Amino acid sequence: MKLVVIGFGQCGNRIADDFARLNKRARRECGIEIVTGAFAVNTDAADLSGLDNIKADYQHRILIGAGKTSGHGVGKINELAFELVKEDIDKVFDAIRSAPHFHESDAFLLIAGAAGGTGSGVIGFTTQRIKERYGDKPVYNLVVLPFEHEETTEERTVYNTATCLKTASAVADAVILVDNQRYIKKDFSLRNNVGRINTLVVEPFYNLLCAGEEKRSRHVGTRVLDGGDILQTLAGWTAIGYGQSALPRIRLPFGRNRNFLNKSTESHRGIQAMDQALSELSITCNPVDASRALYLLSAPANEMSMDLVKELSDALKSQAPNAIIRNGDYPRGTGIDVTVVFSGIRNVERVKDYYDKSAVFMMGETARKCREVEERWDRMEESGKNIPALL
Ligand SMILES: Nc1nc2c(ncn2[C@@H]2O[C@H](COP(=O)(O)OP(=O)(O)OP(=O)(O)O)[C@@H](O)[C@H]2O)c(=O)[nH]1
Ligand SMILES: [Mg+2]
Repeated sequence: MKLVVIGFGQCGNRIADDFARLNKRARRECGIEIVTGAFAVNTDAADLSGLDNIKADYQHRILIGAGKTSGHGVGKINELAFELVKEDIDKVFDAIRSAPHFHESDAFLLIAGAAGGTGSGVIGFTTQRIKERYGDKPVYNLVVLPFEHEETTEERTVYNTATCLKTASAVADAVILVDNQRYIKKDFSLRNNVGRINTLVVEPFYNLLCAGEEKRSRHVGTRVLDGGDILQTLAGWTAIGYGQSALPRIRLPFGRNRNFLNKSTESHRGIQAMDQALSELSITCNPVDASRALYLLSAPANEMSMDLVKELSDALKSQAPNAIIRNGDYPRGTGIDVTVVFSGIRNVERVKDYYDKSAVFMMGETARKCREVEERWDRMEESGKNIPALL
């Protein structure tokens, strides 16, 4: 599957930059393309210059609203970013048109951090406009939720996140949720290392995108998971997970390790990788609420068997009994890797939580605005009290 990837704001830019890196890796390791164009859009010129893999010209690193912000960002005010992108949306379309293999793309992936100003204010509007212009290609959003500590230190965090989620879910074909907080639960040192979080965020997409593009027959699976399976799976709120289980370094030659003991070890490793994928989903959710799911098993060809595929299918079905499940195998790599996607999730607690908290914020904000208006009125009355009225 081939994607056009566009990142908005600093978080979106950096993750899009990591997708551009994945594409270089796919070219190097498999001789294929999985990203037809990678672009970064920002109101902040400094953020754009800090990227490594997205081409460094103005058609790939797109500065919007420069006339109003002089390239210094919008300081978390997502309404301002929304106004700015409306004026500069043609820059994004010009960039998309310039991508040489654009016609080969299967879908768009737009990425933003929900809590900032630029990404949060721009992703929804751009999704809507792209859908109007390129109706035949789905547009997916990947939205990054903030760390918990940001909610207490920055007032706008909750409001921006809620408005971003609401807008994205109204316009995008699917919203893949990535919760920063979940990554530091795994490893607290990640709190100060968003670069490492980004690597973990994009990694599950590598096999998923490569599997259907493989050209070499020995890497083409028995049941190929192609772009069509992914397009059919992605809808609404979505979570993605990835697990790996290493294989021992020294292997007996093929044929000598196919006894039942080795088979059970192989199943055990596969289940272990799936367990990890399920426990490290990008957002906390209950798989019972998912209406669609898929898994991809990637491993050296002689490590995959029908038994293993059946065991993984059974394991996923027991987790997500209400989901239509698609699956595939990808004979590549040096360990047993499992990628899992849950989509069409009917209830995500974290989203509901942001909507609830934001309602409280807005009530506080509205009351504050009313008080301000009253105070201004009082001050004006006070100033005019000695002026005679000609009545
Ligand atoms: N995973 C991840 N999260 C990030 C990264 N950069 C920022 N964030 C998170 O994204 C949110 C802030 O969004 P930014 O992308 O910095 O903001 P912006 O869209 O540039 O908006 P302004 O700077 O306000 O114009 C916060 O919740 C950060 O924790 C990143 O590289 N990776
Ligand atoms: Mg910024």
